[in-house]
Amino acid sequence: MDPAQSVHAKLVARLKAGDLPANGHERLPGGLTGPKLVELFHSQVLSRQLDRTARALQARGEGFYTIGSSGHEGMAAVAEAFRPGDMAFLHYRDAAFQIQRSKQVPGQTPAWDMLLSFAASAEDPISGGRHKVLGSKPLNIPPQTSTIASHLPKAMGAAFGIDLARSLAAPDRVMADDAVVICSFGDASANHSTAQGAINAACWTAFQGGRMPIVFVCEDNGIGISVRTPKGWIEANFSARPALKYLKCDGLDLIDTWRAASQAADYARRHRKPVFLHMRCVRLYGHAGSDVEAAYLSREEIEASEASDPLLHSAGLLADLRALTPGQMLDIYEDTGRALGRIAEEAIKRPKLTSAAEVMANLIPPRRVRPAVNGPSAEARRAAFAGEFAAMDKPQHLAKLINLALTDLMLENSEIVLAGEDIGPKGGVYNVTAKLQARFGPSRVINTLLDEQSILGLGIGLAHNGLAPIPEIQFLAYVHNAEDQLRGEASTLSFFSAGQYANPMVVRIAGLGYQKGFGGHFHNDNSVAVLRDIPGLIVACPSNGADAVAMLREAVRLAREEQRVVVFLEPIALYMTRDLHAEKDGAWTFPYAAPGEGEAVTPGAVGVHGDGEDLAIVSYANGYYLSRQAQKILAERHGLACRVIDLRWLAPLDMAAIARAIAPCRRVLIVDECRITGSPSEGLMAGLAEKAPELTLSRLAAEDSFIPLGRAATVTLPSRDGIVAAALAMTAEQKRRRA
Ligand SMILES: Cc1ncc(C[n+]2csc(CCOP(=O)(O)OP(=O)(O)O)c2C)c(N)n1
Repeated sequence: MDPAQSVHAKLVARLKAGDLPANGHERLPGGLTGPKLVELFHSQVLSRQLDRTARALQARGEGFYTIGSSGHEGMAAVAEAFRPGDMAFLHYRDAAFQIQRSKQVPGQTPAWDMLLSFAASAEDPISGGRHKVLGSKPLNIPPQTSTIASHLPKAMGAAFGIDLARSLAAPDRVMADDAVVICSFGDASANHSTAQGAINAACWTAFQGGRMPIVFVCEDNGIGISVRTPKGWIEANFSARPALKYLKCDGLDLIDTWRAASQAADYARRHRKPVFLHMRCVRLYGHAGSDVEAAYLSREEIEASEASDPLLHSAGLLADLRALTPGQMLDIYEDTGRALGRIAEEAIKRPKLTSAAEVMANLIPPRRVRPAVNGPSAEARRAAFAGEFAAMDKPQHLAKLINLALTDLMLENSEIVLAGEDIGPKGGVYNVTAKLQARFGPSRVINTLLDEQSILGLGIGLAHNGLAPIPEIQFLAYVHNAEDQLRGEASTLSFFSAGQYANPMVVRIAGLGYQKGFGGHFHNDNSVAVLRDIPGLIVACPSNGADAVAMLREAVRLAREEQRVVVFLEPIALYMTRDLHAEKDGAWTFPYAAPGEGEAVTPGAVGVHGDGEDLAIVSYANGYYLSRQAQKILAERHGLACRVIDLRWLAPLDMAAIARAIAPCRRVLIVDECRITGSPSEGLMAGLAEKAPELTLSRLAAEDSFIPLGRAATVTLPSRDGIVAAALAMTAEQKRRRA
């Protein structure tokens, strides 16, 4: 028999027979009433019948992929223990939580909302028909992707952001000062390194006195798809972690679950410390969709789960308390099912997404109105820059200029928070954040633990509570073990929430090749492929300090006003570079433009050096620097007039602006320091071939190799002389004609 049908038949039969499980409760605990238990039962029943309706819709081709909540209905009691202002990052099986929370906020229609979501209707109030996700803006439930455990780092960050936003008086904070965060997940998910990392980060913070008001709820149904969780594993794993309070409850028992969840919420709220709430439950109907449990579970095991149906246990409790009779509960169950059937017929008629434009409408979050930022006062600047103030108009290198710009940005935006490994007293590996912690304190310049997923999750979570995070990844190679936080999480939030949620931030990453006397792949990673293809993500990559100051300000503006996620990629090899053509020429140092001074460098504003028409060299970062050297040699020794174009923004590539900068040249040499496969030059070649087919294109890109150590560190990369040679090869015929 279909498992949903089997569970349904057993529930109905036992309600009819009044054959309900016994429960050990003789009286209600203070704070819980009979009517409240009846309300919780209604939420559980609605959750269950929504699962059944979803399956019925799927069978007719009117419903789409969804994972059920059956067996996890105890989460209704968890919801009841929290306040609707406590932001909830939920497991995909938590319909009962959302339904119960909807009763705490006036005007909610959870059944209608979820049916629209099952039917992938454009009117689905959370994702606009883009995915079946739980979530609701009025209920403070941001939607979650289905990537296991990927929501834990941001939940941890959001929890950390509550007290921090209060202490910084962040004007856009959305959570009350005494709010807590709730974050739920399955028992198999608890093993994921992302989950372990986030829980570890929460403990690490709380262990040293940091405020981390979060309740992790592990919904332990004993299995993850087909892989069993060893008996006792979750308790053994989490009951003795440092600074983590462990509580457990029986998710089949509404009273026990409510009591433990209330204790968890109260502890996190009062002590501002993390709690692990371990809720036992069962999984009914198998994992999802077409999963056939019989392939990996015995008949006895399946029957044991079905006999542990939480609805049966709630019914037993309500019958014993004489709150409802079995007959009344059967009526509630069947009436709810019938009502949902009727509403579903309406929901499936609601409009669907029909065009790419509709689907993509919220890839980019909406702009928000923010109070204008006033530049910091002269006194504030003098105090912050102290001894450096007098010398600020002297030309400086890239690392220093970024440091000055960060200081001014932090002076004018009190909600900016920096977070990263070693960025505190050490000032980062390359001194870019030197003195910032002394200037702004450890709560705004956070020396994080060594975990990139937690750093990015912290950023996303802080942004959820109105802060303006600037997390730092120490080296580009290390973004990869955390990239899902950018790809799967930060960049998808607006899409999956129809623009209702956003997590604006500027992620600073030091990277690219050419480090002298250093070499080695991990410190010279030269690929941005993984960032280029993320819809909606902006990638900035300045080649020099003057641009970096303007672009960093623009990146922060894009985050603040347009809610964008921006990666700010800093070329390490140019951090301390001072000279361009000759020793001590100082041509790669620039005076610092104070706030309000200097030109803005917005996305699409490419830099153009020179007005030569023989050849346009298009590049960025180190490649631009080398191209500028080549430009001089080409002019002086070969009589070739080139213009050198600095892309500045690597994603999205503004092909129209680039084509305008190239005109009137007929020949284009693209110099790309990234590995040829997946490099920005791939996009440029294709884009220019489409936009300007009359151009002759050539490119010089890095080999598809990792960077070696020592003297060979640059042999796979474009060089100044290589650029000169490529330019001469391209223009040879022209030169011959001229001669
Ligand atoms: C990173 C990742 N790997 C694999 C999957 C596929 N997957 C979806 S659910 C699931 C099992 C999760 O089990 P558990 O955490 O116990 O939750 P349950 O479904 O039992 O409630 C797996 C492996 C995924 N969604 N994400």
